[in-house]
Amino acid sequence: MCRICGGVVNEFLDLGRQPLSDAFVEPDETADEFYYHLRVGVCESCSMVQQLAEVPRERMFHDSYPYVSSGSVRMREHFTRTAHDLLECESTGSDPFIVEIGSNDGTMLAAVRAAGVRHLGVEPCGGVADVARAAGVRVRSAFFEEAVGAEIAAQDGPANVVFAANTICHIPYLDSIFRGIDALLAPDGVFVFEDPYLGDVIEKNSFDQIYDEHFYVFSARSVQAMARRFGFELVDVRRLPVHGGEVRYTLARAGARTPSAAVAALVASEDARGLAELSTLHAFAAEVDRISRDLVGQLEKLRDSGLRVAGYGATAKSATVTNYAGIGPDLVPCVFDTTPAKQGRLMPGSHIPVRPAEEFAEYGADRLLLFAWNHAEEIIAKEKDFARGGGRWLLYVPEVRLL
Ligand code: DWN
Ligand code: SAH
Ligand code: ZN
Repeated sequence: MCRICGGVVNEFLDLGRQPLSDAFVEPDETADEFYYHLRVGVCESCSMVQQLAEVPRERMFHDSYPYVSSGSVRMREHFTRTAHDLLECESTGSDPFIVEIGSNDGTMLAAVRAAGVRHLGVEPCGGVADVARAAGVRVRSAFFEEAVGAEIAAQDGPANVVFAANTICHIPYLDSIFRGIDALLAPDGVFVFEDPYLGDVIEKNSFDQIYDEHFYVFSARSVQAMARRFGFELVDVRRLPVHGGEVRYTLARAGARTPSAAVAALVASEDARGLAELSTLHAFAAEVDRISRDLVGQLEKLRDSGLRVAGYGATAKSATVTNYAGIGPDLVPCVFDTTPAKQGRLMPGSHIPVRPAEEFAEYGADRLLLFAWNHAEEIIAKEKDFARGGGRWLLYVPEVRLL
């Protein structure tokens, strides 16, 4: 049953037994790993793409959650720009108030704070919330939901903007989120969120955008239907190049704003390409299989030819690829990553060891599997000595290929 509208959900993709994507394990703790069956379907009524089973939120989001938004220079720039956009275009009145759901280490809100604007982050993971607090960002440690929205409104007054990046698609219980936003948002306020776009996932075969934390994959059509159901309206959309292709959705209370032409145009383009049709999604599932087999074939070839292989970027996304395709340390002996909380641990399920990025040069890789393909430009530029020395990058989005 659809988590948004109660309609019939048709399964189109079975990604098998999967661990928690951000549960990097100590080498002696692999026996305790949590697994679940990752299956994906589409709703016949509202076209929302969603998982068929839910992982309890506390298992994924806790005080040792390892992901920090500030790990990419390009993402830091993106969020500083985002803050300025929100401050310029959306914050009204003499004393505007901006709330961010899933504020993580405060990368976006730090720019709001620097502008001297009232703000609050809502973030359940204590470790990253403390990083934000140390930078002077105001954070409430909580999962945003109906009661939290009402409490913030009572304490701080109505919000002019509620923003969320890469968070709304993580939350199965969106009915409660919308009731919380309804309690919190000023009459002319906006709810702005950005998440991976189904159009890009299908076009680029980026099936690794689907893992425990990414419960939904949004499209303009499905977000429009969802907004209406909860008393809101989709009034603007903007495609973003970050994280492999996202859309920023702007929602207002129903009737408060006239939707821009971009909304109708994006919905029409989705309908024209049959984005949410089962035949399209089944074809995508076949591509997932083909690419996974291709990737394993390529890695086996590299191993058999005696080349030194490693992974780059211990992403949450890569859990889907390694566990679905069956890629372990025999094919990718280690992965390099800049995140201290991941280093010295093993990647979930695949048990590929994570090593500090500083050890990368001395390892002397011949081929690097770029798990963090969404940061390709930034990473390839930073590691230009690798290619200069004859090394080659191996990508699997949108196809398996050596650069
Ligand atoms: O939606 C989500 C996004 C925003 O972040 C969360 N559910 C979890 C997480 O997903 P991810 O881990 O797939 O995100 P990234 O941004 O693709 O992860 C990049 C990884 O690569 C991080 O572990 C940091 C690392 N990295 C690195 O080692 N060197 C990244 C860059 C840019 C680098 O230069
Ligand atoms: N916004 C950041 C972080 C994305 S990771 C960025 O784009 O880089 C997803 C974040 O959502 C995590 O920090 C997680 O703790 C948070 N999150 C998950 N469920 C939440 C909820 N119900 N309320 C607030 N934050 C939530
Ligand atoms: Zn539905």
